[in-house]
Amino acid sequence: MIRPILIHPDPRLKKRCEPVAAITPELRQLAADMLETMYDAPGIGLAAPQVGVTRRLIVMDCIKEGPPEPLVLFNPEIVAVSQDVSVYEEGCLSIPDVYHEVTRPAEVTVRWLDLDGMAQERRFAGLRATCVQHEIDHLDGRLFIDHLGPLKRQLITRRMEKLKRERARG
Ligand code: K1U
Ligand code: ZN
Repeated sequence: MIRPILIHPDPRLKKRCEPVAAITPELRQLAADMLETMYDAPGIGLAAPQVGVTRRLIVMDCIKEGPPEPLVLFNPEIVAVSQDVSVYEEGCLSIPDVYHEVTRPAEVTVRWLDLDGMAQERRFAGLRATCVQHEIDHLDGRLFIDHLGPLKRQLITRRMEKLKRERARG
């Protein structure tokens, strides 16, 4: 099922999300819905708070061509970061049509629980490193515009408020 994606500003996008204690059938269904929603958008990642669920779950697929490579990460944790950084023009499905350069560690090691509740650990580089950091930020109530200066952030927030008013009018 495709779920509606929340648009900034929304209090649910500013909350620190709760960890998942056990991988229940409901959480597996949520992960499947999030993947469907992400592919439909289309996007390369999605975090549970973006569909209004404040739990620590993200999905990703950074493959632009070829067979899909979906990843489901419960309770993802960054356990190591590289010294070198990379700059990427990021977008966000909760901030449509806004793109801005963000500087982040170029490589990160992430630990998480998979769909079977098994612990996984992997080093991410390139777009995957940028995406996993962007998605984990969502779980901590942080958006990519929080990495920008206050004036740019305010301008973007006003633009999103206007978009939401227009969408509500239909
Ligand atoms: O979390 C999100 O809002 C999803 C976001 C993830 C992301 C994009 C860019 C850098 C870091 C994280 C998106 O997927 S925005 C859409 C997008 O980037 C894209 C859409 C279609 C094809 C390729 C990329
Ligand atoms: Zn986002």
